[in-house]
Amino acid sequence: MARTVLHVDFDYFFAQCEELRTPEIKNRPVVVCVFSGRTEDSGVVSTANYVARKYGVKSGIPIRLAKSRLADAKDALFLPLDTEYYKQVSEKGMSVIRNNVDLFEHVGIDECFADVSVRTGGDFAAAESLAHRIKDEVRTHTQISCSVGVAPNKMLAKVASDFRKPNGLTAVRPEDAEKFVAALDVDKIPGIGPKTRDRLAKLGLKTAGDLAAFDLYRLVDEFGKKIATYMHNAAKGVDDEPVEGSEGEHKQIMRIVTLKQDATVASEMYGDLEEICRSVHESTGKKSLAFKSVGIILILNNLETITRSRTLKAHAGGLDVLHSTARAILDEAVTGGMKIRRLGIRVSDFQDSGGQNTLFDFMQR
Ligand code: DGT
Ligand code: CA
Ligand code: CA
Repeated sequence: MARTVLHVDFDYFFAQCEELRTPEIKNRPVVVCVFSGRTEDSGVVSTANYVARKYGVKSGIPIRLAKSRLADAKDALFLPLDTEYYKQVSEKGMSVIRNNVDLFEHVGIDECFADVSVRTGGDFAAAESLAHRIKDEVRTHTQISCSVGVAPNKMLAKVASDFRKPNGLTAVRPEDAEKFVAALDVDKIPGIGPKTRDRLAKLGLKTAGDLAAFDLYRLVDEFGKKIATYMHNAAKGVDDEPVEGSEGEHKQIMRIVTLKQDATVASEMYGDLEEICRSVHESTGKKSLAFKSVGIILILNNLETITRSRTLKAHAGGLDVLHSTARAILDEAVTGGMKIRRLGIRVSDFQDSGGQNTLFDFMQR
């Protein structure tokens, strides 16, 4: 089944963190510096806010150069790194994201990948609306803006998150993937830096489209099999790298179904709920797994996704417990005005955490 992957990247991150704790500086050029300490000005720019970027200040340039570019802007600020503080802001934001996705892969202090295929049931529009909600929630909890890419794989999601910045959201639907990449310059493909770009230029390849149309065997001769294959696939919008969730995240069992007709009250879903519980229980029972966390997923007809979960006092394995807990969560979650299109149940936090099975399976109908 098709995957849906998000890439979230916090905007001008270190500089935005500085603006967060000193909001008065927002309209001034803010340059976060890695001072080497040799002389007052030696070192490089870590990042800068968008006000400073207008003057040509960007990551990696010498502080001295940044100062000369900002010579006319009298109110420019040059601040030292405060990594501990940025980490705290990052962790807050990341935990908001983690709570809204199926699999979460932390990449760096300001970015992550997430797989949302299961909770959006392969519905791309639902993934887009989930991405909007994640942006909003990150903003509410941290005041930080981010840019998000939604796509059928990690490579495209990363390119997409970078496509419109800051505060962007770019969705690349599976059917548009090939066309979307084809138009990009080759160095927009993650992993293709200036050196590779120049080597590709010598072969007459400027855009990903050029690269995709180029003979793979000649590319292999030039770059070796591994890199050539990656580049050729990426240029066509193809990438099979899975989102590497943490151990615990894989250990969940989830079922999600589309209701025969939209439900507006919990009781209309009791029949389906029972059926899904049975199916989930069949999987846990087969593997003799006791679970401690039970959750429900509701996808509304406006594609909003609502998830609620409950932690049991002790591990349980019985269908009764599963069913009564799920029903209680459902009763609480459904409020007036909702039109529910899909219903899902998830159990996790297993006692028998040994074994190497990936228990991440699901059913659709
Ligand atoms: P963005 O995402 O384009 O709005 O801006 P940033 O600043 O978030 O850029 P990004 O995502 O490439 O990097 C995240 C953080 O990593 C950034 O806030 C500071 C740090 N960083 C990035 N590039 C460099 C660099 O060349 N040198 C140093 N020292 N730090 C860097
Ligand atoms: Ca960033
Ligand atoms: Ca980044």
